[in-house]
Amino acid sequence: MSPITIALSKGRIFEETLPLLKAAGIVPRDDPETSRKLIIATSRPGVRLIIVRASDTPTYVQYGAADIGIAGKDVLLEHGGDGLYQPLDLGIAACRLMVAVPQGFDYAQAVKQGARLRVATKYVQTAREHFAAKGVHVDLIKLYGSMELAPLVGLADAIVDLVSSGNTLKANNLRAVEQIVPISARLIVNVAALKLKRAAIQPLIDAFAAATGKPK
Ligand code: PRT
Ligand code: MG
Repeated sequence: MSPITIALSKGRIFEETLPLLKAAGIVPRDDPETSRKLIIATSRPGVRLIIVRASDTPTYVQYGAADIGIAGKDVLLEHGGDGLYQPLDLGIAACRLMVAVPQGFDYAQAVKQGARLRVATKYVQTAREHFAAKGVHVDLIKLYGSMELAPLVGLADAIVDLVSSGNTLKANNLRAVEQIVPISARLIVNVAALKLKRAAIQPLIDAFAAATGKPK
């Protein structure tokens, strides 16, 4: 059978994917948190993992450098999904993409008055579509991390970021005022690879589906 490459990011995606891989009979030979290897062999012959930045996963799969990947819906919305088949919501790494503002900021009033809001986010495409659909005028400021800091130092009025427990917002005196979309990680497959290597890929999709309790 042709070899299969699976793209994963370290951290929560890797950790929450491990049980699903195991259910598919795949056990990584190294731990990406401790090993510096970016290509990791597995217990299953012909299946290897590559370790990529979370936001790069769709790119590796889109160009066929990986056959399969696991990426957050947040990352997929920003990427656009070109060349990707998205057969499964894995239900892992769940959170919500939200608009948040400082405790004292009256978001509803600002929106009502038609104020122009400065919004800092890593999710510029998704944020642009969200505010455009609501008819809210925004200037978007692209950041690569620590979005929660932006309103505290006058860089922005609001942020668009992922929230899970809400502890990060709370610790920084921010509050969520609007949900944009619920987020979870998706299985993504290169469209051409699915056709050419279906015999190897379909059983993996089925095993992941069974492990997440999804019917075929
Ligand atoms: O870290 P790096 O810059 O390399 O990339 P990344 O931050 O995109 O990767 P990673 O591994 O942190 O996240 C991978 C994926 O996990 C994301 O694309 C999401 O789909 C998903 N996910 C689930 C989350 C969270 N929950 C989450 N809470 N990603 C990030 N967070 C952050 C959030 O940005 C905020 O800063 O955690 C903070 C909020 O958490 P709470 O619990 O305090 O609300
Ligand atoms: Mg991170």
